[in-house]
Amino acid sequence: GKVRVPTNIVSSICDDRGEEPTYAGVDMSTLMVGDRGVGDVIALLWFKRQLPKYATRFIEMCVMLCADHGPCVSGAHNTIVTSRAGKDLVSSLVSGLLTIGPRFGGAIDDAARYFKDAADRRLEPDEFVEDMKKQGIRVPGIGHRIKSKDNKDKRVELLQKYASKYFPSTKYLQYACRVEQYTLTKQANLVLNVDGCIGALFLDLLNSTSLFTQAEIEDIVKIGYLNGLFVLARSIGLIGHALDQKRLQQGLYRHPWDMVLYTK
Ligand code: Q5B
Repeated sequence: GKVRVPTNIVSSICDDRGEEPTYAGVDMSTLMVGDRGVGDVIALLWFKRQLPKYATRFIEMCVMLCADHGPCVSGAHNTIVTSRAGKDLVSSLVSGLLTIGPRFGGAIDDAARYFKDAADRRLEPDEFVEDMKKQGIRVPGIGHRIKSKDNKDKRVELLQKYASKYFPSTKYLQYACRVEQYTLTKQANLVLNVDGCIGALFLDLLNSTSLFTQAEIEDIVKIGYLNGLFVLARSIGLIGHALDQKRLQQGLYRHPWDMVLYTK
């Protein structure tokens, strides 16, 4: 009989061997019916299951709201400089993407990890924040360069408003807001930022759909799925910036001398 060749790759999300590809078992024809969107595709390819409408809409909101935040943020800056250096679209995009990390855009997973741990252990927000301080760790999901107590982040407000209306529970968001209440007593820019809000609300989403076991939720938080939302979203904006620079025929960027402190 036939001898099976050794398996090189194990893969479980997309099967392209049939007449049409399937995403977690759902074929393209089915996906194109009704009002399914990119949130459904993310649910299938990342979470390997169909999610209710309120959840896929929330995912789409995250993508839409994080798609861009102007030319001054780290990612856009790198992409703009790279594009102006004459590099191609992919190089300009990845140059921007590589700035996403613990300080910029990539604090969603850690925010989810720390908020979950602290809320599950029923730590009072002040205890949590002071514990983090003792360990020399900035609270992920808290703080912003331009947003503050009196200039709240509209994206955060929109996500909170949506979740309050459609999520069965917002336990983790409420915890994150209590953390914010405390950090704001220390400094006006220590607001719950967009990363922190998405991290907390994703915990609420995972817990409220009843489609994930506690072990699966632990795994999602441990592996770190959620920074992917910012990476995916911001790719849209970064591609826009790369193309914008070409369209505007911007030449090679050189930082002005007077913007540098030359020191010994
Ligand atoms: N302090 C975001 O810092 C920033 C503290 C804190 C306790 C904190 C900082 C931070 C955690 C990481 C995070 C996501 C670096 C941000 C994003 C997407 C974006 C970006 C955009 C977009 C800002 C001054 C004093 C120091 C610090 C203390 C600061 N943060 N203490 N917990 N979390 N946050 N990142 O203003 O005593 O003087 O030493 O790391 O969640 O990236 O639009 O720009 O869409 O593109 O530079 O929105 O908060 O302040 O570093 O000078 O710190 O505050 O310890 O205290 P800043 P620093 P002290 S959303």
